[in-house]
Formats: sequence, C-alpha cells, structure tokens
Amino acid sequence: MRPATFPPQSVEGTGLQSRLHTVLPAPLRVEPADGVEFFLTPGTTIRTTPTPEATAVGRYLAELLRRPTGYPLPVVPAGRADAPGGISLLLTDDGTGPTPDSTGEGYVLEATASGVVIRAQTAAGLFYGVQTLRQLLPAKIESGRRQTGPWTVPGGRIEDAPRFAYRGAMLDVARHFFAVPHVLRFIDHLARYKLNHLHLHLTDDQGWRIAIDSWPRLTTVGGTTEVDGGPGGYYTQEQYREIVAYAAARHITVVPEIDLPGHTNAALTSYGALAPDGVAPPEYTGTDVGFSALAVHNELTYRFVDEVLGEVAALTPGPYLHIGGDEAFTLSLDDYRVFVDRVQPIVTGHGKRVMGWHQIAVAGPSAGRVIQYWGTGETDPAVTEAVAQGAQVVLSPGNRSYLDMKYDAGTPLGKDWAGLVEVRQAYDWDPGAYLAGVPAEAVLGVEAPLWTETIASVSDIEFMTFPRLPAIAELGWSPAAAHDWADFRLRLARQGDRWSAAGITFHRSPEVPWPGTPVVPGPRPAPAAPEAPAQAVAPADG
Ligand code: TNX
Repeated sequence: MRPATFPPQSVEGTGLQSRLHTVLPAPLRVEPADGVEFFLTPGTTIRTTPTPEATAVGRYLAELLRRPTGYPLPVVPAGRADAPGGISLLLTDDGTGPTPDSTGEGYVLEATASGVVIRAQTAAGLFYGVQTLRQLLPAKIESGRRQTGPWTVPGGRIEDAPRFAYRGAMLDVARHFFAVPHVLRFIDHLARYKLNHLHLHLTDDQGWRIAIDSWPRLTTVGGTTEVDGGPGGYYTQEQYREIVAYAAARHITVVPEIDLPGHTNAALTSYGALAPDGVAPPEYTGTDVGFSALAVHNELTYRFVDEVLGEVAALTPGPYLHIGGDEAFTLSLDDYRVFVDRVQPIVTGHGKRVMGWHQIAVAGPSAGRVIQYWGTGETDPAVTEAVAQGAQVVLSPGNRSYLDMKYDAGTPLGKDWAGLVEVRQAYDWDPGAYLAGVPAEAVLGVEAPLWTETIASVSDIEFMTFPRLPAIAELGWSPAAAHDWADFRLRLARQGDRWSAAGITFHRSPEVPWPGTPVVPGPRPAPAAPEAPAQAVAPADG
C-alpha cells in the first residue's frame, strides 16, 4: 500500500500532473500542486550552495540539460539575497532540509511556478533530487540532440529517502571484457535509478581484468582471453581509477571483486606455481564453472592474495573488497574454510570490509563482513548463523535479481538455471523479509548481478538490464509500504520513452503497458486484401 499522500493514480495520457506520479523508484511522499508548473527557459540559472561537492552536482545537472534544451544554464553560487527562481541545489543542516535519514541520502524537492528547489544534507541527496528532477521533465530531455520545449516541471513537493544503504548492480567484465566507455555508460544507468554501488567482477576463469604491478602476467597472459575466444582485455590501474572517479562523481562506490579461491583459471594459467599441482593449466574460454582453485596449503598463495588485494585496496576508496568465494567445488569444506579464514584478515588488514558470495558464511566471522546471497531458496542456515554473529547481507537471489536470467523461454540471451525472470518476478519480493532468520536490520541492501557468459555487447547489456534494473532499484530505494506491482508497471511503462530518447536498448516486456502498445493484444485481423506491394517492388526510376 502507498503512503496516504501518494494517491491512487492513472498514468494513461501524458498530462503534466501525471508525470509527478511516475517517478521511479517511488519516492517516500509526493504532494502535487495542481495547476502549478515551472518552465525551464533560456534564462534559467542553476544556483548551488558554494561547496565543491554541491557545485559538482549543479554542473552535472547543467550538462544533462544543456544539450537537449540548447540553453546555457550557468551554474552560480547561491547567495542569501537571491531572488527566487531557477533551479537551486541547497545543502542544509538547519532543519529546513529533509527529515534526517540514516544514510544522509534523502532530499526534498519543491517545484513552484517560480523555481525548483532541492534541499539535502549531503551532495548525494542533492544528486538523487537531480535524478528525480530529470524524470519530472519531458522524456525528450534524455535525447542527445537538441529538442524543442516547452520544458515543464509539474508543481509539487517530493520528500524522499532510501530504504537501504546498499543499492547495487554487478557487471561481469571477466567472461566478456567491456572497455572503459562501456562501463561508464553502465554507471550512468545505475545513477538514473539512485543505485549507489557498482560491483565489478574483475577476475574469473576466462580472464583477469585489472593490472597488478607485483604480478604482471595476470594481465599480460590472463587478460588476453575471454568466452568464445575473443580478444579479452584489461584495465590499467589508471583506467580503473578513471572508472572509480566517474562512479564517485555519480555518488556510486565501486566494489571490486577478486574471485577466490575458485574461478581462478586465468590466474593459474599466468602463474602455474599457484596451482594445486604447480602446473599452469591451459587457458579457458568455455562457460563451465567450479573446476579451478588456488593451492590452499601453499604460502605463495597467501603472498599472492595479500599483494593483489593490497594493490586493489590502494586503488579503491570504497570500504569493500569482494573476495568471491563461490563454487570452489574442487576443495573440501575444511580446505575452503582454511582459505577463507586466512584471507578475511588480509582484507581487514588492508583497511577494507570483507564482502563475499554467501558460501563464505561457513568461515569464521570477520568484523564488518557482508555476505551476498545469490541462492534461489528462502533459507540458508549458514547465512542465518553468520548474521547471528554480526554479518550483514546483500540480497541477490538468482531467481529474482539475476540480470543474466532469460525473461522467457524465447529470450535469445542469458541462462535459465535460476528460472525465468520476467519483470514482475524481479519486482515482487521484499529484500527485508526474504531470507529466514535474516531480519530487515541485518539487510544492507540489494544488488542485481549481470554475468556475461552470453552477453558480449553494450546492447546485450542493456537488453538484459532494462527493465529489470529499475525493479531492483525500487526494492532498494522505496519504502516497503510503496510496493505495488500494479502501480510500478505503469510507472515503468513511462520510462520506456526515456530509454528510447537516450538510445538505450530494452526488453519490451509483455507485462508492462508501454505507451503505444495495446495493453491486451488481440488476434491480428486477417487482411481484407493482399497488401499493396506498390513501393516495395516498384522499379527504381531511370
Ligand atoms: C553462478 S552467481 C555464478 C557465476 C555464473 C552465474 C551464471 C555466482 C556467485 N556464481 O560464476 O556466471 O552463475 O548465471
């Protein structure tokens, strides 16, 4: 059920007021001011609190709006004596801002005839207010080319704050490598829906994607392969820093994953001494899992892990190092525990919190540990036990949040081991009440992983990501009380025009009433006469 201030609605038609009710993820509270609207004009100014962080959000907004509008939109410091008007992004700790939320990511947006004011306690809050403002403008604001206005914002007030602190997506750049610009584009997709973590799956059997100075063959050898024999590739440390900085400018924390002790064939091919038998295995470009592992009883392995994680930690400002931990099928449970129990203190020794796939729950506790649940069932005793000992959980159930699952049996890309995941399946669950014995307070958040065994291009990425990523984003951001499939599918339908304007490929799910699509497609009427073949076969003139 929606909070009382969010009235039942219809988004049929394209009326201005309806736009206030199509924001996705659904905000905490929305109060329309009927008949009021703000016009963005060639004279509009963006005023910000004069801190570097708030100014950066103002510049980000200006850059989003300048191309489609063609307006100059100067970004200037907000002063006390300013006349109202234009767009103001104001940091506030004087009680005029949003009700304090535990993440500090909340904001209040007020649109009147004279201006739009976004207030927040942090620049992240201003940034999320800006994402909302973007959705209040007409869909053509997403176009990369100059469009004609009017550029209207519906009047009203939105008060908003996230439900969970961790709202993420994962991109597997190991099975297929994706160059920096493609990763930056993916980051922009996350930003639209107020996600704040990008998990990069940087290493796997098929490739090692981040340069490690102390172990150079990881990329000069291990970086040259990928699924199906493509050329692979890797990020230099400078390129990785560029990804981290681009994400940070969008208030997104990068979570690097070095998958250990399994999923390591590319590392073993690069350095045979790390293999259990000391012999480098051949490179691997297939899609099987679970066949590789580091030598658990060899001290060289722990020097390797320490030096690799040390370099990755030094490159990564965020608090987490993800150590994988999944599908180490060649190890005994005892050996697996020995390994994880040795690696966890290495992570904390480098000043980071351990994050890992939920298999690591069987190892001993580690302060600040985050366990990422990717199963398809709703109970896992080892996870329950780890939570009882203080671990937090990120929910990524395979049958709900996996962006590499097929939508339906006919989906040309993806896998189906966790089931088919259409949009409603991705949306209709509650991360706060999903796993038995894991109370909402122990849930740090949600993440949608995109594994790329079958995903090889940007349009493949987008086809699998849209529209499911917005569904997971809403679970991470919106209050549980706002959960409502009937309402969500209408708001989602209105995002389609934005993706089209932005050139984003998406799956036109039959569960969603996209504008221009009949809601209940009837049988195709039989043509009364064969279609006139006029232009098709007319011979070209002369
Ligand atoms: C399982 S999910 C894996 C990955 C695969 C994925 C394919 C997880 C932690 N491990 O290695 O890419 O299935 O859906």
